[in-house]
Amino acid sequence: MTTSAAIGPFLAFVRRWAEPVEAALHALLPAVAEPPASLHQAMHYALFPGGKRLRPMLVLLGCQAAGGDPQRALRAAAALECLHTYSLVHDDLPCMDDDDLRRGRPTCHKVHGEAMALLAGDALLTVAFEGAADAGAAAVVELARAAGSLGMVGGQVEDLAAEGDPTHHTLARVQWIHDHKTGALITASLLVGAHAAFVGTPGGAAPASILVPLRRYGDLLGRAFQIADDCLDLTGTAAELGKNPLADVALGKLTWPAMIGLEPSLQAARDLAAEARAMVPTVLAATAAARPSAGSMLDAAAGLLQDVASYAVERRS
Ligand code: GRG
Repeated sequence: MTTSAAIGPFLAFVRRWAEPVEAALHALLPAVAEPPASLHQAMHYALFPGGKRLRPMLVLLGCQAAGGDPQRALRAAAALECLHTYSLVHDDLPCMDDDDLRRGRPTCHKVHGEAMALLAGDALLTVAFEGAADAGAAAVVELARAAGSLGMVGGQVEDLAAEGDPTHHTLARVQWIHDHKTGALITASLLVGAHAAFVGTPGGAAPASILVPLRRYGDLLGRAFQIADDCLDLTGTAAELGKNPLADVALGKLTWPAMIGLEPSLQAARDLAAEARAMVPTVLAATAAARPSAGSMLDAAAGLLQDVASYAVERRS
């Protein structure tokens, strides 16, 4: 991850958990040599070496913010990364955004063919639910809703529709697309982590008192993250992004900078990040009330939730 000195605690968290996340991904996925090897090769190609691993880190952070040991959420963290990676593989297909560069390498379909990339995406999506089950039934339901027609896939549908419909470009429409195609999975990462923190407790799932403020925080984070993504498409290089810049412009995508310009968009992202940061005490007060024993772990979680909101906007990749 590209970071700045101002986001030290989150960088330290990423460093602490990077290897366990990679190990959890390898444990969740069938081995490359397992038949059908061509499919497993394509799945591994899409997943390793990977990108920023933001969503699995958010799962671990959601677990800590709900008073749990992040170790408990590692399999669910791997699940979120599998599901996210499926969306990237499918998003890059010729019938979607038709991209040839992802995570600094040729896209999955360029190397493994369209049919295999489609199937690798399907299998990554499916195995994600096996991993999410580790965080309990509520986590599985949360992930299914975030990923499906009322979440990410629905957002992708509207994103494609807006591409061919430049007469109906409004800020409300772009925000709806962002909330669904990107924000839903970012929020779900935090909530799945929160549910993991409650596995083995009498209720077996995080209470609404924690989920409601954490969802609000996640929604703001997701919005900030996607506006920053739109801006990076204009300002980043292929080396920084690991994908082709100016792809949104080439496709005529409905984005914040296309609507209101680059600087106002960056300011909107910063404002959303500030709003997310302002939610942090409410999230942690809810956890402290539900789990009085969580104690000092929550102080660290506060710093991390603050940092990741800044990171979402200040990142260069
Ligand atoms: C169901 C056929 C079919 C296709 C689905 C759902 C979908 C295609 C695409 C999802 C939409 C999508 C790709 C949104 C973009 C979200 C986003 C900002 C991705 C980039 O995330 P990063 O920057 O990437 O975290 P890395 O590579 O770092 O993990």
